[in-house]
Amino acid sequence: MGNPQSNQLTGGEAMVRMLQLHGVKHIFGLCGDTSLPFYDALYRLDHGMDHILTRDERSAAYMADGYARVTGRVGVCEGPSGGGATYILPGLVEANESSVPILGITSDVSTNSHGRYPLTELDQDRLFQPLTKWNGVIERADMLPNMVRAAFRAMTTGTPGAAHLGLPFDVQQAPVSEDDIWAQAELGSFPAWRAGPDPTAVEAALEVLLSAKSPLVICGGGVVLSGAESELERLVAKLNLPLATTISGQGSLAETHPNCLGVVGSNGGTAATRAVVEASDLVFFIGCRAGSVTTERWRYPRPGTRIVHLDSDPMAIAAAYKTEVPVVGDARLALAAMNRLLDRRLAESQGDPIDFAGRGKVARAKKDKFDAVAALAGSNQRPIRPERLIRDLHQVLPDDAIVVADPGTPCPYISAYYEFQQAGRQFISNRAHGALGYSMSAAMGAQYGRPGTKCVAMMGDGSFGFTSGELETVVRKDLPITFIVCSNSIYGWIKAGQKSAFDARYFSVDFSPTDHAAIASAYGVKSWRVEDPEALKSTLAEAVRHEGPSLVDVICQPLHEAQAPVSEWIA
Ligand SMILES: Cc1ncc(C[n+]2csc(CCOP(=O)(O)OP(=O)(O)O)c2C)c(N)n1
Ligand SMILES: [Mg+2]
Repeated sequence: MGNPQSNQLTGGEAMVRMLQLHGVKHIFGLCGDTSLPFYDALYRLDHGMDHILTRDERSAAYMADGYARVTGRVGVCEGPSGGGATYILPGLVEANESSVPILGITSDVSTNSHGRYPLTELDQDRLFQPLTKWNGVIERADMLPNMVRAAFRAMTTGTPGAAHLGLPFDVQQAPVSEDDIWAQAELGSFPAWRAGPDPTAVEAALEVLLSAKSPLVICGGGVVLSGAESELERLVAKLNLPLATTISGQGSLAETHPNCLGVVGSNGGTAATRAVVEASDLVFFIGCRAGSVTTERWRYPRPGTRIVHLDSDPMAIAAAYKTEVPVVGDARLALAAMNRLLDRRLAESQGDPIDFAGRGKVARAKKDKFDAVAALAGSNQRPIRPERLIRDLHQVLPDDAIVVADPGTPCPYISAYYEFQQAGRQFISNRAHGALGYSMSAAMGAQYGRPGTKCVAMMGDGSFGFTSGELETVVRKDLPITFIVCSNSIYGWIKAGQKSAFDARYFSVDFSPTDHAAIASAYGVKSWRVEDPEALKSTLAEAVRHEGPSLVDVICQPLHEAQAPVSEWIA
């Protein structure tokens, strides 16, 4: 409790100061009556934070998510009670299950009105409890600083995750002692307070890895989240290991790195990449849940393959595969420890270098993969082949561009055929739930996080329908993002599932063609519609060069008729 003589802030002001002390620079959100004292504090105080008004709380949360993924800082979003809370929820769930730290603040009805049917009343505490790493409604103003600190601690330590704080109207107006306003500033970034692995586990992991004949590394999102890219590169290069990634693991190694096979699994993997998994006698999973998509429903790697698994979350280890060596800890620390051990071992043995022939295996598999789609990537057929779209986009984007992909056509095609040339976060997709309508907002958050970098969001026309209202925000904020819509007038992924598993009994998956370029133009976005493959590349180049927001509506081959790099439509 604070000193009664000390200065007092209101709860709304205290929240502003606590965010500021954790290094928050951007808040994505949407107003509501229960948020008004908080908004008034944001108006009155000098805090250096930018509030980005969105058109849907879901978008605000996705923006916070994209922002966190590219900055390594906590993303913050806010919305009002009731409907605002239920609308912000999808973004919190996605971030939480993708181990991305975002804080969702929802204002709430006054604590003294509970149970008397105040407008918008909802049990926000219970709503968010199962969906967040840390959750609480701040029932008394004097609890506020501690609860904010706890939320930041939970979000950024261990395996990162999302937090929710409910902020009732009366708490925003009640006094908080200034003495309680302090923060561990390092908890504004992740991973904070890294936890190292058991050294004996690291030693065992290295021994077992070296004992394999044909090991393969498969990286999930944990490598980039931990910033372990350079330690990983050292290990892989020294042993000449082949390395594959999940969709979220893209950026663990540059995809043009000679040891990087690219994405494996049912969404973005191909026969050529699967063959490498099949031929491996040991898989070293790093920061990876080895879920249904990565393993093609736990078939590749085959059950019985030797497994070494490194993850900050022990629950991710041995969830589906019996694991020879589990290593629990931060990926960067664990890989650094493995590298030190390996260096010592190599120095002591002075023998031949250890060589798992990864570069040769990767080169052959990649050649097979790209040879198989060369004709489609150069195809002049209409509707435009998705392979062609990826090739042309790759040719016009700068090497450091950030690409955000929605489910449907974008995610598997980019994952399979777009080769990011640098390690680190350049690709973002919402792989926890794959809800439609993520990429537009996530790209906006990414643009705030890395101003000056070209950001692109690629979405299906289904996704566009979920999110087009946010084009107003893009124009208001003049964000130079390029949006690409893969237009096919269907919920293509589901139609493809009906084709592959239900004898093409197409039911309720078609919708009307929409002129997405006209919609975007009406918002003030510079827009094009492309049907002719020969015009595609120059149009994409013009859109990417355009200084403000731009959109290209690409009339695409429907997914159920395409040769998509997808082995399972029903994951
Ligand atoms: C919110 C939400 N509802 C339903 C789904 C199920 N779903 C997965 S892919 C897909 C179709 C995507 O259609 P579109 O965005 O047009 O892309 P396309 O597959 O046609 O390229 C649907 C409905 C989902 N992922 N998210
Ligand atoms: Mg579609």
